[in-house]
Amino acid sequence: MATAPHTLVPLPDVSKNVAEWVASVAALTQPERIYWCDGSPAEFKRLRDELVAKGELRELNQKTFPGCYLYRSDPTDVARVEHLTFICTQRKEDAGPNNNWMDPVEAKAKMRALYAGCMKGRTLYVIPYCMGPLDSPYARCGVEITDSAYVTLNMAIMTRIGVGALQRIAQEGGDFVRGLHSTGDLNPARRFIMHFPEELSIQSVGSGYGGNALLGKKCHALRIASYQARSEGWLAEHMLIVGLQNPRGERRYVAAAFPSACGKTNLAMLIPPDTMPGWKVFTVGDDICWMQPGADGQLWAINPESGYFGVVPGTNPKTNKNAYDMIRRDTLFTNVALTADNEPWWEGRKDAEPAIDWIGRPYDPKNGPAAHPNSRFTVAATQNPCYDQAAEDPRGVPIAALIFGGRRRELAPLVYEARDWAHGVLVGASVASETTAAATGEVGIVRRDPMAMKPFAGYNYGDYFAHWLNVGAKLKHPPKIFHVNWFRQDAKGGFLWPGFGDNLRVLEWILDRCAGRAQAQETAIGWLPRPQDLDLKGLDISPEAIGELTTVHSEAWSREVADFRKYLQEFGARTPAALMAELDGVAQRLK
Ligand code: OXD
Ligand code: MN
Repeated sequence: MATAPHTLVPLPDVSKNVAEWVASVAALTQPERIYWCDGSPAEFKRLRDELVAKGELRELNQKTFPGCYLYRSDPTDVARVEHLTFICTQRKEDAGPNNNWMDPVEAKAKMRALYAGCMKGRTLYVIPYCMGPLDSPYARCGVEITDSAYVTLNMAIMTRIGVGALQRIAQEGGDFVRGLHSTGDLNPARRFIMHFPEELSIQSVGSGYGGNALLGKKCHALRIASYQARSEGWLAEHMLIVGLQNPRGERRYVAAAFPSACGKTNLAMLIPPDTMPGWKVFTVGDDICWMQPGADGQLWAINPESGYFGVVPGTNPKTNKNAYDMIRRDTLFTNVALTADNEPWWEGRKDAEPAIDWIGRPYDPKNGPAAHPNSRFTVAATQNPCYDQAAEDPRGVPIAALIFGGRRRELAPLVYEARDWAHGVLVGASVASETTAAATGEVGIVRRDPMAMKPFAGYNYGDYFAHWLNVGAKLKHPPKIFHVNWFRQDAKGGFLWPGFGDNLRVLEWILDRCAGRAQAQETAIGWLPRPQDLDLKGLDISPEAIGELTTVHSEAWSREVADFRKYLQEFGARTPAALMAELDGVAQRLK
């Protein structure tokens, strides 16, 4: 039996509330054994080796990829399942039209039937975890119960698991987010991801995939936390946090929201182009950001996670050299292909050839991509060459700018700045983006994705927009708000902007705007740089392309405003009047 260090108290004795909940779950699910995670490196190694021995995890080439392993999921279980994800509030309108809703009584009955005896012959793992630095007042704790050792390994990388979290739960009086997960029989017909935000609990069954099964991540840190944040006056957002240091040594932090698989990890780990010497980039987080108004009137942010669960395809020295280097050791790969040398392979890895595809078949291009388009790496954040120690700071980091963006081949310019916080909320709310392989469903369809939180806001978007407006009103020094679009295309489908490292040019303009140093032109949709306001030194871009990227097309924008108005009307009386007034303002200025 694992014990808590220093106290020598057996783990089940640390928190009575946790122990009682574990006992009640065990009575329902009937596992063969119960294992309490202590979070030690020895435990990680043991669980990993057990999975290798069972053939569920495959050791990769240890000479070239030391400490790296491959997990192949069930081929039907490769992405988040938004259509099977529910917010179960007492009243349907509290979940809002942006969520699937189920009555909590009905949802629990359904789940109870699926959980009954589901862990027979299996181990029940108890994973106490802390989202955020253990000593941070902004961090929150939870316990995930799962019957998957693969999920346990991922949670050990992605969150701070074990004794410390359990002790914090006990010290805080035994309150914690309860997350129950079973892989069930992996049948998509019996797959549900249920959230009970009013009770701070999560129930997930039938999937082992990250966003559905690593309950600390999307389920807790976004859906449950966004609900909790609203009642406590803070923000839980789908944002990266990055520190940008200019050649004068001034470091500023920005947080940026982009929908899944739109380059958050790449932006968080950006490598400055050679033509911008002296710039340095530091990663605090790549996916989730919790922000609180500080006593100094600024917005302060922590990354609740301690690892990255990133999309593998496309990772190479050109797109993200830091990530490419980071995943060459001590990384769990899920659903990538293999080379003949037993190395992981993915589309975009240029220096080798695939031999076996992600399902385990000899590679044949007729079967589609060798690696699944949503194949993932799970890796400790500390392995990132540009990891920022500030990610461990219990106070978080002060945010100078908030950035929203989507994947839009048309319309949205390269960058624009909102007029003020309230207008910025409108800008964030109007994010739309082409869908990606991160969720099951059609890829490449433009959909509304306010604040990149469509799949993750744990309550009615109308109330969520109102909450954003309220938070801003309390800030004496609110961050400036911007919108970017790296994905604009020309008529032939070519990208107008090079992206990746060159995005720092746009970030430089953003930071200079925050410091009152950069010029801009006022337009109907906000402040845009003129081409001469951007640092384009050494960049091979045509005057036409940069002209197009910094132009607002009034007619197309008027259509966009009308479309967005229709969308906001879906939330009826819950849409804040102040947000509608902002939209009216844009419509007026476009005339
Ligand atoms: C993720 C996602 O895995 O957004 O981060 O799907
Ligand atoms: Mn994400």
